[in-house]
Amino acid sequence: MNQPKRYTVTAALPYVNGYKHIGHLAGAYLPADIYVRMLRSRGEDVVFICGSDELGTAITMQAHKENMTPQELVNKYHEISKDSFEKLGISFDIYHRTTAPIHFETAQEFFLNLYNKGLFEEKITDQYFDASIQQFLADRYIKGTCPSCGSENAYGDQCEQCGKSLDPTDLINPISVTTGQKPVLKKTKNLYLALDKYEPFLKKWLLEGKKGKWKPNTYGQSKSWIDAGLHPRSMTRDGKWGVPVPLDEYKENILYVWFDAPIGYISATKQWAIDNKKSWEPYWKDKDTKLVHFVGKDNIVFHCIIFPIMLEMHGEYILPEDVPANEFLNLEGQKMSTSRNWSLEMYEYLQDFPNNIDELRYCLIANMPENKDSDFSWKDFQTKNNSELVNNAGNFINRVFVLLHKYYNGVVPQAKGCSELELFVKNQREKITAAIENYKFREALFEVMQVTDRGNKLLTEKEPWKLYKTDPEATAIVLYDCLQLIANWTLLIEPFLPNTSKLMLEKLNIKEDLNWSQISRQDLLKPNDIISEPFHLFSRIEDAVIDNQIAKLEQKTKKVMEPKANEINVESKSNITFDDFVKNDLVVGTILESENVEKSNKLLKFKVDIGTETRTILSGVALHFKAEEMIGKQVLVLKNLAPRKIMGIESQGMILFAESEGKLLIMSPHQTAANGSSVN
Ligand code: B3M
Ligand code: ZN
Repeated sequence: MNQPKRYTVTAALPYVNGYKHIGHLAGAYLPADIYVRMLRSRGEDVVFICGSDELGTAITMQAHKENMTPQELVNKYHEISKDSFEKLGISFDIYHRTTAPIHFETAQEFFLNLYNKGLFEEKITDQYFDASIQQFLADRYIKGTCPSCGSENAYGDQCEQCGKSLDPTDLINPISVTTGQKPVLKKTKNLYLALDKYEPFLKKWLLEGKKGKWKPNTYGQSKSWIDAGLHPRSMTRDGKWGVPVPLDEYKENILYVWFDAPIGYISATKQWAIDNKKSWEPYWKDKDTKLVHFVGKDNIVFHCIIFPIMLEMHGEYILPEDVPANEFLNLEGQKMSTSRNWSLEMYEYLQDFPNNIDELRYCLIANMPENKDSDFSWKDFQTKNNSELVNNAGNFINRVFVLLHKYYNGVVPQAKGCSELELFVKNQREKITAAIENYKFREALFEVMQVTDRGNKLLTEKEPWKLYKTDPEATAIVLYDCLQLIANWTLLIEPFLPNTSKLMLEKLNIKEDLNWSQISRQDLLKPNDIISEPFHLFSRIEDAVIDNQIAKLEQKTKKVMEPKANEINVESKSNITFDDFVKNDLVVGTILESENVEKSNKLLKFKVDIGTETRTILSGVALHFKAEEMIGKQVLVLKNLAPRKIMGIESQGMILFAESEGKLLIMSPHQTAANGSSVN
């Protein structure tokens, strides 16, 4: 495409089914923000779109867990996400919601456009239905035994133990996650889009058109989907929490969340246009608009294959010019996982470091998972802060301010700009622009820091503190040059560290509205301009702060109650009758043997004397207790829990534990009891 007239930049709409962590930030939001900020500084016409993805199963499942309605859940997390993004300086033009009426209208209209063209195929399939709640069950709402590895906690779409992707009907002994009931198969009809018919389109537009242009991970993943062959995909679902299908015959159905979510970008743009008295259409329909989707690697297929097919089917829309997908960010060498509590949520960072936004941005950009998974560690965060921000940039700026106040009372001295430095900065600006345009944000940041690096070298070389005694005029030139480097750095760093840039503009007393094209000028500050008192732009982060964070993370992950060996995932507990209670055969037992289960870091295998016999019982408590410390302990045992096989070993009952502030406690009788004593 030639120089675009305008840009529509989107960042994946996060599901608001929980807190978002710094991996999400580094994956999509931060790179998009840098890109957009640079475009704005260049004076481009750009709209930056995001919002909460509030529909679908991800939401209803979590609402169920948190004992809330889906609406209550999305209200809670929408506000938290929005607030975190704002505080982290992610400069969306709008942060919208897919529960907004304008989104429902837009998605339905889009759907009807395709429907009226006859692009949907009706298919009748067998689907699991929970008769007790009169609902069809989405894949994630069904659990059962994995036909592949035997894990008893496989979901209808995937077994998390062995990773195999499944159909709900593959599960052995399926149960409904919410009610624990056995579901029945029932016929249901849904509307499918024939993605396979669009293979020729994808081959031309994507495989030929984007070759060598898109990042290898984005292109490669898209190519392997296309090579494997596409299949018709259901775009409606049986359910309630979604955009209703606008057809009488499908009154009970909703749109598939991945059908409506990308349309969320369009509805958000419409809302933004209304709020700003603009027209939304050029941002989506004019071929001179460059549409760029920033996403994480798990969203590639939806943005590179499914959404473009939808746009192509509709016919009035432009297609994405690029989908710069990032890989994942690990935390302290391990994959981030909300369920294991191994994550650093954005709001947590903001609580502990409300005044260190740019320090986090810096570290995440320097480690951005652009081409492969990368890592955030607290030690590295400290090193980057102390040696790059404090020692390189902060120190340089402080030294120049100190010298200027010492020799010139903080007034910019008379001098002419140096053409060599002008060329150097111009060259840096061009390298940085190209790197950002090619989504190489790590490289871009590195090049920005070369500017203050150059300043440090200049000081070391010229030693103005010595020079002043013999040659005040030469000293004036050195300080003048250093100040121009600082002013240029202030503009160059803005897309990356916006708060720092803003503070520097204040300290330099720059009032002029400067933009990207002015970078390189050696008269951004003029003789006689007055500069603020010396200050420290960044502060060192001490070991204790870092140690504290590492300890906190470890504490947090311990808090997660490891799934018990024989736990059923029914979370909300309603009243039971006395008759229900006495069905539990609870007895006292003594642990005779205890060992770790091979290939599991969670399971311990016990032999428990329960009076009448010795039982083998597995418990998911290995992260809380050492095997040997359990031997000899008296415990409470649920004796009549149906035996279950876990990792090939039959577990014959359940040992009870109390969870107190993340710690597991053994439930023992107050005094030693005879094994087999009943508990009621
Ligand atoms: N909500 C997936 C996610 O949060 C999904 C992105 C939608 S973008 C249209 O990872
Ligand atoms: Zn499996």
